[in-house]
Amino acid sequence: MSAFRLDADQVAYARRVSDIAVEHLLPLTGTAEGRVNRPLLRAMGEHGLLRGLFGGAPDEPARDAAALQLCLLRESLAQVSGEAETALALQGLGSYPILQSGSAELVQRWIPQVIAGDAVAAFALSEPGAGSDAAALELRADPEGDGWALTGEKIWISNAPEADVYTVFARTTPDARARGVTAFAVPGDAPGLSGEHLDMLSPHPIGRLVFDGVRVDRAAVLGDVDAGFAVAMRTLDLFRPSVGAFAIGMAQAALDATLQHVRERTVYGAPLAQQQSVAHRLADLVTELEASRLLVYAAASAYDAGDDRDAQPRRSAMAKLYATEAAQRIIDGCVQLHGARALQHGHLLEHLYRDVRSLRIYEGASEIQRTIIARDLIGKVSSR
Ligand code: COS
Repeated sequence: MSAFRLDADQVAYARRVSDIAVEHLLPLTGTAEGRVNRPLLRAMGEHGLLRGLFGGAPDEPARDAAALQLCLLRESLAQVSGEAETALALQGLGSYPILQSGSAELVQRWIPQVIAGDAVAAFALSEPGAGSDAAALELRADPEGDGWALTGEKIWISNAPEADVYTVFARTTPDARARGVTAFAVPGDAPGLSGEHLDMLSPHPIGRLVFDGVRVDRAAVLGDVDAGFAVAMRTLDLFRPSVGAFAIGMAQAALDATLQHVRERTVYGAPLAQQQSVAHRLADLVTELEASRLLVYAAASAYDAGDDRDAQPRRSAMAKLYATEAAQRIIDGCVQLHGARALQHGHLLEHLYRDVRSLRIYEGASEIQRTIIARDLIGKVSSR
């Protein structure tokens, strides 16, 4: 694969996203206290950012994923506001299974509203007993009439319990692990569905959902019955590089602030930047950031090009693993170069330090990414 370079249009797109975020989104952030921020979502809809989640021209109906554009959006937003970034990403994660595998009716019912920022979407996979081992999920879909009744619990679901539509992964065939899971689109106001908000280290709209005999019919199925696990995995193949892009955006914001700090702060009568240990530390951090960018952009562009589909899970896993682990080290390094002020509540670094932690856990913990990479490697070796 050749070295990666963004073209002029892509650079201009990222700049435009950044300008929109500073002018129109930033003033709307910081008011929702970890709950869904609907005015922020509507503004993202009005300015065309949510439309950018999916491919095709802005005036065409959404039709497919656009992985590199998604990464540019996430990286650019993350440098301005983590809250705006997350709100956008969750709309994509929650609704992409509908666009990917839903009927024309489901796509028409939900995607235009999601893109407008009028409907809030959520991806409901994790359960109290099924996090990393997603195929162990137990939320039951019991046959009832011409459809099913959903009974069980989901946890750590971003945008829950406030979402308007959930992509829910449920067990239609007992004891069949991945081969007995079906994906459904479930409206947030479905009778029998309830939930509660969960408070996290960093404010985030996230909660627990309880399904008490929630009725779904065949029209709500995304893809085929018992084929929902692949719907989830394909969605994660698309989104994992973009989690890396979120990490890159945060790390870039931390590095920008640190560069300014080490130029301005004097120690022993000279700017901190003149200490060789400081300059070399920054050189290491920015090199890690560049390596992250290359992996993330390469994984996303391979996804868009449809190159060697079998390699995509590994590529997406590498991008997420490397970029999120690197961002944690970069932000920690930036805290160290700032000293105590970075730990004061309200400081950008204090905020980034808390915000970056969850990226190494959600959409597959680092250990799961390593498992995906290792299986691909060992599978290849053993098949020779
Ligand atoms: N695309 C399409 N299909 C896929 C796939 C992918 N990327 N990855 C796996 N599958 C299919 C497999 O082909 C297999 O299908 P068959 O049974 O027809 O052969 C099936 O799914 C099961 O795959 P596998 O045997 O690899 O499943 P495992 O249970 O061993 O492990 C991992 C799968 C670990 C990759 C999965 O559980 C995972 O990603 N866990 C993390 C979950 C996660 O990210 N949670 C966060 C929730 S979102 S915040």
